Amino acid sequence: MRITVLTLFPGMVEPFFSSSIMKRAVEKGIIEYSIVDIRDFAEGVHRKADDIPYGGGAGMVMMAAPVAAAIKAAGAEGRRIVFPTPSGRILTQRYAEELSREDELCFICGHYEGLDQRIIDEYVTDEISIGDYVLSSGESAAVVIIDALYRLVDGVIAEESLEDESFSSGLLEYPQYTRPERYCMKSVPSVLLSGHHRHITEWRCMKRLEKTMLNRPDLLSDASLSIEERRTLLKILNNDKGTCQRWTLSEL
Ligand code: 6GU
Repeated sequence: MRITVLTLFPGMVEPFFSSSIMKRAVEKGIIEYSIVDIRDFAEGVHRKADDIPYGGGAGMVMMAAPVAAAIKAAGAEGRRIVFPTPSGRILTQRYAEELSREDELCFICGHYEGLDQRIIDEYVTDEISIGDYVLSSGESAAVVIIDALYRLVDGVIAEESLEDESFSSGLLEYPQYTRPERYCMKSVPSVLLSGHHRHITEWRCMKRLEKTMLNRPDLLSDASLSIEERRTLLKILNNDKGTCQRWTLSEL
């Protein structure tokens, strides 16, 4: 997959591509990336890339011409072009999966109050929000979106690691422990030391349900639970009515 990031602040994006798992994916040739400084396409001695908004209001708006020139120079015209913005469609695991199947993606990082609407109308295919809060820069949002999707590209991460993780079956992940067996007077749950695979699987299933019920009960109505999972959920509910008062059985 080829990822292009158009930004006024390349320094905010570059470290992501040269660290950790992304670094390895780039070295393996699975991900290719280029970071384009929009200011290189701004004109005049001051290389101005933003201006005041028509109609008045606070802040500055990114100008159309430098962004359009950067898109063309990057060869991204007509490709899937993402604009991270709080007014976009919410990023979900499913949306990330869809994006991970593209051969090429281009990201335009907005700054200041926004981007001239004519660029969005002409070039942007996906306006994506990463949640209901406002960030000061599109760069951090772009990095979040890229992180969510590139790891799903074949060969980046071992398939097994993706299987059990949060959202993969509509539920949150079970807790993990590593050595030592006792830490600060707390022991690792004994079932994990038992070597009994069926018990471990059952325990993990219960923990996923418990965690989802506690932190994200909204996910439970969408998760397609097996009969066994429904039974486990009922057991949890019966033992802990206080936590789950808001959730009636019919909602499960
Ligand atoms: Cl994509 N950008 C910015 N600036 N703020 C956000 C966002 C994106 N998603 C949520 N808040």
